[in-house]
Formats: sequence, C-alpha cells, structure tokens
Amino acid sequence: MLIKKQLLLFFLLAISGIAFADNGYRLWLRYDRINNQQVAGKYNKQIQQLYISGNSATIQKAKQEFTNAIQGLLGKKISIVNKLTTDGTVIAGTVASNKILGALDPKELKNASDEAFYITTMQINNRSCILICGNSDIGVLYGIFHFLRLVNTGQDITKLDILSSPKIKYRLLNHWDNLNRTVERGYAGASIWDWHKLPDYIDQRYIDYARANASIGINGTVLTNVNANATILTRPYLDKVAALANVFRPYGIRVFLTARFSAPIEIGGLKTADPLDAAVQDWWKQKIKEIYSLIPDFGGFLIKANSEGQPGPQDYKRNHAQGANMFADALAPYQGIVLWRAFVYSQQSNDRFKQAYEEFKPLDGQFKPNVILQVKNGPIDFQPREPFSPLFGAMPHTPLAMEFQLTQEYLGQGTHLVFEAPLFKEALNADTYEKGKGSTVAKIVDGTVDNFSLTAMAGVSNIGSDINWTSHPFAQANWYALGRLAWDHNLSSDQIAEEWLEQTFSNDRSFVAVSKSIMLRSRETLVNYMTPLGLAHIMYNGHHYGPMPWGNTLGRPDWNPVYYHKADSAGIGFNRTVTGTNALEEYQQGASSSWADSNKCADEYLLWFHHVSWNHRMHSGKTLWNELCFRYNAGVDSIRKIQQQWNSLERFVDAERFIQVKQLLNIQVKEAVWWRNACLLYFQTFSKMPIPSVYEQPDKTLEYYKSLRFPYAPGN
Ligand code: GCV
Repeated sequence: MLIKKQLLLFFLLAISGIAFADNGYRLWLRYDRINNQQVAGKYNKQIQQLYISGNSATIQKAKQEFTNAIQGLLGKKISIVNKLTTDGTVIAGTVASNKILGALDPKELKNASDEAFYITTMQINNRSCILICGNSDIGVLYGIFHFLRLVNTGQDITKLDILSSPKIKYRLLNHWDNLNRTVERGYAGASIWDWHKLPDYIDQRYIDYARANASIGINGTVLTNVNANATILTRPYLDKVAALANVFRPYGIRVFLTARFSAPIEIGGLKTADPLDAAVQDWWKQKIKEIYSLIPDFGGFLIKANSEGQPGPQDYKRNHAQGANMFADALAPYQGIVLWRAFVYSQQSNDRFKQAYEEFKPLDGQFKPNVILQVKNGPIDFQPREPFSPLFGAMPHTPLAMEFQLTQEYLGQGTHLVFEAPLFKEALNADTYEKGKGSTVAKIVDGTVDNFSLTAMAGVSNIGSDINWTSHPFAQANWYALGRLAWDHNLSSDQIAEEWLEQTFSNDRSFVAVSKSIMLRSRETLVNYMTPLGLAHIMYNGHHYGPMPWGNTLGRPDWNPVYYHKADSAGIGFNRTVTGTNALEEYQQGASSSWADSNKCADEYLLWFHHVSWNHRMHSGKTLWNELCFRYNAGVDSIRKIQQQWNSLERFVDAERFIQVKQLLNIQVKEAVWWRNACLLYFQTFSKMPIPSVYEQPDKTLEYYKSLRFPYAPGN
C-alpha cells in the first residue's frame, strides 16, 4: 500500500514537472520539458525543422544548442535540413550564407552591429517559417539563444519581428581569480580555471561557461585577478590561456588578461618598468606579439595600477595616461584594447570619494583611442548603495567603461539573496548632466553622449567551482542580469527577473509572481538592514563580512568604518558639501543640486553628503534617529517576510534548490538581526536615545557584537 502511494506521488510529481533534485549546474539553460500541453502543442507545430546555413564552429554550436534545447523542451529530435520542405521551418544564418535570408536583407540589420540579429516570421512558398538572421555567425548564435529564450519562457512565437543589437561593444566578466585557484572576494568555491591541468585537460565547465555567457551576450572574459601576477604572462601560462581561448572562440568570447605593471622586472629581467623607457616599451611589444601569435583574437589588458599596493606609472613619476598609452601603442596593431581601472585612492585627498576624479579628470583627452577607463559604479567601493561615480559626468574626451560587482563582497557575500539588477539600473539611470539633462550614466557608457564607439561594461565575476557556479542559487541571476543589461540597458529589472526565474525555476504564474517580488525587493531590504540612509563601508575590516561600524584601528583613516559615518554626539554622516570636503563639486550642477541641501536631499543619500543631527527632521517627519531605527527594523521585517514567502513556494521548486535557499534565508535573517542590533547599539552610544519600544530590542550587548571574530571568512 505504502509503495503504491509512493509511486502515485512520484507519478504526480513527474507529470507536474517538479524534478526531485536540481543541482543548479544548468543555470538558466535547463531546457526541461514544457508541461503546458497547449503551449507545447503550438510549439510542436511551429518548430519542426532547422535549416541553418554555414559551417563555422559557431554555426555548429548554434545547431547543437538548438537541437539539444528542442529535444529537452519538446521532447523531439529536430531534423536538420538544407531546404524548405514544410511548415515550421526555422531558417537561420547570415544574409550572405542563405538565399532566403539574402532576399530578406533587412535594412535595419545592415546598419546594426556585427553581433546583431533579426528574428521574423513569414510565409515562404506557402510555408510558415521563422527566420533568424545574423550579421555574422555569432549574430546567428545570439539569435538562436534569443529564440530559445522566447520558447523557454513560453512566449507567443506566431508573429515575431525582433531586431536586436548590443548597446555596448565589450560585455565582460572580470574574474578576480588567482593562479593558485583562490578567488579574491569569491564565495562560490575555487577558481574554475584549473591552471595546473591546462592546456591539456579541457574541463566540460569551460564549455558550459562559454555557452552560458553567449546565451546572455557576454563576449569577453578577463581570466585573472586585477591584483595581478606576472606569471600569467610567461609562455607556459600563455599556452594555457590559449587553450581556453580556443574553447571560447566559437561562442564569440575573447579572452583578456590582467597585466602586472612591473612584469618587465619580474619576468623580463629589466631594471625598471618605467613606461617611457624604450627597453620597457619594447619588452611589452614583444610580449604582446607573442600573445597574439598564440591567441589571434586576444582582447587586451585590464590594468589596476597604483592602487592598493599595485605597481604603476606613478612609481616612475609618470601619470596614468602615460602608463596606459604604453600598453595601447603595443596593442593597437592587433586591435587590442586597454581597460585601465580608475579605482585609486592614495592618501593625498581629504576624501577618498574625490580621489579618482582628482587623479583622472586632469588626464581627460590624454589617453590613446584604444584605452577605455574602467570606473566602478560608485566613488567608493561597491557599497549596497552609492551615488554614481562623478567621473561618469566628467570625462567627455575619454571612453568610460562601467564596472559592477557581481560577487557580493559588501552585499552579504555568499549567503544573502540580493538581486543586483535594481542596483545596476539605479546607477545606469542616474543623470550626470554632462551634456545637459538626459546625459544618463547609461548613455555615457554606451557612447551616445560623447560619441564613442569603444564601449564596455564589466561585472566582477561571482563564479566558482561550486556545482551551481555561484553558491547561492539566486546569485546566478546577477550574472544573468549583467549580460542582459550590457546587451540592452533599457531592459527593466522586472523583465530580467521574470525571464531568469522562468528559465531557471518555473513558468508557473503564482511562483513567478511571488519569487519576482522577492527578487525585486531584495536589494532595498539589504540596504535597510545594513546601510540605510546613505551609510557606507561599515563592514568588518579586511574580509568585509558582518558589521563593524566601530572599526577605527587600521593605519589609514579611510580603511576604517568610523571614517565613513563620522558619528559623534552632534550627529552622523559625511559632510561633502561646501562646508565639508566639497566632493559634490565633482558633479555637474544639475546632478549635485538634488543632494546639496540636507533638507531636500533624498533619504537614501543623506548620510553620503551630510553630517546631520540626531534630531534632523526627515521627509517622513521622524527624527533621524527614529528613522534609522525604523529602517533597520524595516530591513529585518522585510527579510523575514521574504523568508515566509519562499517557504510558501515549496511545491513549485525541486527539493534540492528549495532547501538550499531556505537554509540560506535562515542565515540571512539571523545576519540581518545581527546587523541591525550591532549598528543601532553602536550608534546609540552617540545619539543617547532609546530604540523606540515599538521595535524589537537587541537581545545581546554591543560588547558581544564587538567581540565576534571571523578569521577565516571566505574570499579575503
Ligand atoms: C581586487 C576592493 C576589494 C579588493 C579589490 C579592490 C579592487 O578594495 O576589497 O579585494 O581588489 O576593491 O577593486 O581592485
């Protein structure tokens, strides 16, 4: 009897499409069978055979992906044909490769980028067809992935007319992966690059990594940490890099490396790395020649110089432009580019916020055309909320790349569910006023404001060797969001969340509604329980795990949390107005005016720009102290609500991932309470005001929270 019941349960679960276990390895490319018979029935008629032209490795991959996907989604083996014989033919290729597509020759596609694609439906010889036309083979692959996304998310494919072209040219992941396989700020296991076994051993993961990236339009990967190791530039390692490049090439992904500025000394035997020294210049020229002889489509270098102890041109009294241009000259003959990072904060400034602007603004216009300055979204360092970096509105003669951080160094690391698309969108939608109203960060980055064709967006990778790639199942969504936004920054967080959920978990409307709402609220929830009202950088020193607003023991003032919040008996916050460090001056007036007056400044940014009294009247009518208590508690309430909501979704999710997320949310709730209690107790020592009795009171003392130590927190 019991066995019968179990069989029945198995059968019911099987037909309802809920798998017993899903380890998350397949990411958003699961291609599980479509359960909805009506939808599957329609697709079965509309997708009967694939007529794909071209023989390149990329076209082979497109074919393979399509057949695998349709096999999974519809449970049928799709036939590959070379002429149009029936309804439901999907015709794919470039205009040049196929007569039918050649006759179509859509004008808009012609004017779009090499990577663009066009998808349309039409009757040809009385047959209904779906046409996927790329400007290049990689455009065809992108078109195939887009079409599969439509099917995977249950869209109507009867009448399609989609022209899609990436808004950004270089859409990159930046791995902070070390050669010993540790990952700086990595929370998902070891580096996926198994340098020891390369070049002879090609892990299946490399292929699946490339597929996943291509499916969201990522076309470049920086394999190594910006805190660079010159060994990667030695021949044995370049052979390993070349092996990876060979795997990625068919998927349209180029490899980039980080270049250690002092490599000519460390591996070249020179006495100097001075960028104006002829021998140094020649060394880099030879090295770059060697790289291109092994990797003809090598993308170029990402360079962190004179920042956090990394060597750079300033060591030789040269400036960033002189340093970057040396690499640019050597890369130019091969169409390689230099991504030069603007993340600098030496001790000269009276405000770390101002440092990047102070060093780079005077160099605007001095970089060679193949240099792009890579700027973090905010002026400090990937905080839960930052105003946009003032550099975005200040460098009209220099192309600027956007650097986001997917790995959650300051956002709860490996255990917190935080969907970052709203953070990315907030930065991209901010108005720099560089050329008047509407000069959004997105339009600076995509080159439209200053007319640049060299454009880039990068995400610091959150990928590791964990079976599901990103440790937290929902962290996959941040990788996904980066790719989708780099392709089209006009996509909404809502759309990205929805399509990711549908592909990664389930199409069920009730599931999607609740889980999407969880995702869309998650970032604000975290801001509230960690750093509300414009607080920043109050995480633990070094590993940045957990709260440490009291931190004041490190040698440099700007390494200490107290530097950032400046709480005292008079109030809290960093005065960056004219009466303070005047960092606001680095913005165009249109952008800074909304922040300049503490009575008008949006609550979200208040403490970024003002030191205000504990009794300061907030927009809500509450005093600052009461608002702070309210926000910290709102954050905790919200994550508890999210926890409950997730628990209500059990029937829609496979057991493995359901339990993973459930356990992680339990940790997140605990940590949110920890953040709230530790911060309020600490700030209370200055405000001297009670936490209003309507709120849960801390159950531990400040001394207890101060005594916590995490010497082995990951990613450090
Ligand atoms: C790779 C922050 C991180 C560092 C990181 C640095 C950077 O300071 O804590 O780990 O170094 O940013 O972006 O270069």
